[in-house]
Amino acid sequence: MMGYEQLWLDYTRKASCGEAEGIEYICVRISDTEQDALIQNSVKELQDAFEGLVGSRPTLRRDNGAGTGAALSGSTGRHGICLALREGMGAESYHLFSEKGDIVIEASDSRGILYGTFDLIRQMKMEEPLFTLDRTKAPLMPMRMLNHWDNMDGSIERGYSGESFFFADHQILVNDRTRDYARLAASVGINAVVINNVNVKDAATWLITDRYLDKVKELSEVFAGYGIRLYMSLNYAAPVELGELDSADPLSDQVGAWWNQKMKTVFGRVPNLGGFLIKADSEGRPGPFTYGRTHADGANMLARAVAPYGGIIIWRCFVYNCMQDWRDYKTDRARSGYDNFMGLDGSFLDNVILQIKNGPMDFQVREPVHPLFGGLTKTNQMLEVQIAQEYTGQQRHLCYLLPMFQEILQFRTYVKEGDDTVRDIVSGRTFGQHNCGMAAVVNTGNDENWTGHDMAAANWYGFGRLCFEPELSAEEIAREWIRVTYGNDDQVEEILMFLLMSSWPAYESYTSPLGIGWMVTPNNHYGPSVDGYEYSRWGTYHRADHEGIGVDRSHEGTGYALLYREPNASVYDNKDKCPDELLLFFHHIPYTWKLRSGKTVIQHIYDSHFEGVEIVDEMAEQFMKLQGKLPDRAYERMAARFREQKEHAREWRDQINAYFYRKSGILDERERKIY
Ligand code: GCV
Repeated sequence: MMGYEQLWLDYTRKASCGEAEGIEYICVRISDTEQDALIQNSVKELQDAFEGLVGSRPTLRRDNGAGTGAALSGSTGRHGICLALREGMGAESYHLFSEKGDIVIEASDSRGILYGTFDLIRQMKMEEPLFTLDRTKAPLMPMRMLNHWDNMDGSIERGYSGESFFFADHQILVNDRTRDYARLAASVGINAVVINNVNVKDAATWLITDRYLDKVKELSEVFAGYGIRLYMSLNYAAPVELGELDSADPLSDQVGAWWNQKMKTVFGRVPNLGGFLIKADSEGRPGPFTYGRTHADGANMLARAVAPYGGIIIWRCFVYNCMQDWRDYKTDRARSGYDNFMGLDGSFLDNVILQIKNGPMDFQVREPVHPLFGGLTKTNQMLEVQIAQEYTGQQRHLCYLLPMFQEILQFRTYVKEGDDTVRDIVSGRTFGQHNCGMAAVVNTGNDENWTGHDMAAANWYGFGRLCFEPELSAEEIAREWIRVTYGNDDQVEEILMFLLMSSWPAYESYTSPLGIGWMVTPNNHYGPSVDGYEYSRWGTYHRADHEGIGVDRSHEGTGYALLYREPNASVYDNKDKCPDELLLFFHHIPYTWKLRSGKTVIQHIYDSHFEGVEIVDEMAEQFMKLQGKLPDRAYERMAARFREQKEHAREWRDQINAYFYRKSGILDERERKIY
């Protein structure tokens, strides 16, 4: 197995936290801890962290009596950490405080203890005072999930950091790395993980059979020790593809009975299983459409089969017609999620969650928020984002995505008078739902640093922290990640903050302008190709001609803008009101049109592409100052990526600018070099 790093859980660098030095013991005031892997793992984590960060390993004292609080130090004058259960706190929440000279982590369940443990370690790594801590934290989103697009041959769809650490050669791997993965994920509050690609084919279809269930169980137990529920992606046509039935019709009694029996077996063998994620009737995957049935028919059939075991069915809304002709101006891929699911609102069972991508297209650097958020009112919903940077530089370019995620979460849908943001909806506040939350297509692989670009780890870390505490700003999360990963040096913090916070705007500037998206090399989606997708069947057009660019999605065009609630619909529908950054997503606009910024569209294209490259140059220059301040290997890896980003940003700039200069025939006002 390849060696790998411990990222933000690295305990090899000593932290200067004087208070921690006096802590000698861990006192567990919880009965039956022998049975509870989470408590055991919390204790071990604390011991390892103290040993590494402070230099001494606290001893374990069991005190299985009832009652809360610490109180040992009162008699001994020594300090410890006390783990205690207390009834009446919310699920998964914790209270971290000090009492009578001890630090206390109190929670009403063992997940809360684990999250409090990781918070305490975070405070130590950030060299914050410990004995004045008094914080109660409760995760806002019930479901905080990672989706892996890992295939069983070890490859990863849209993976940019090596091979899978869950699968190799069609086998499931359970080893030290799996445990460390679970620690890293749990330490930022992740409580659910889908281990395999939503495109379920070949061997992955067999994950629900004898062939793999023992190993799935073993993996699920490692996860369970860190409060993580294992989920799998499911092949909707499994009864057929496993050779047992000749139909997967969701309304057939025989098919329903097959699934009931199958789930009885699966949950019998893997009792910790959370449920399944399904991509149906999309991009060639099978689904209920084959039988003239709806997504609700398909999802509910599976939901009934898993319900006796508390299972959840997560059904994706990424469904569209991918056989479009570019001459067809009526079909609009952006509409299709809404058109397919809105009419089904209220017809899904309670253990079904619809998983909705953040935008209506596909994880572009800028998209409007998906109109199903605010559309659906009677259906459980989850937000899907992608931290695997498929369209945002593939972990070769730095692109810190938390500012984008914060914008999405803060988007007002106007579905109600108040509590109407996406964040309100997916945290369950808007409709009083408990089956909801957020999922990220994750950016990990078996690279030594897990995420290809060392700084892409900030997206993994940040995603978890965001789901747990969405009130944190993207800056606060970035600062935290820097300090827990690289220590508390001011210069390191200042420069890495600058890099992270500049990165999304920079990427947007030198790639696709004003929300249009898609000017990427077909298939691999890396690098510029302005017309790469312009004549293909995927419904991804920019519609540039010699006069203008953009897709008319107003009431005169595809009508997509009107899928939003007011006032959003009127804003997007109207060229004069539509925000600049989304203008070309919603409207076909002449190059000479004046933006709110006062610039013409064409001048904006030129300026933003030149400026984007300048920012990247500045980022690279600032980064180079960190030589000797970051671990050498990490520095070298990152330096290589910044060199590539500089060069590649120029390629983007030059291709885009040359293309639009040639189309429009309009010169750059500032007469810079355009090829
Ligand atoms: C897993 C995009 C990606 C596909 C991905 C799909 C999806 O189309 O390019 O690789 O398939 O989204 O989200 O299902």
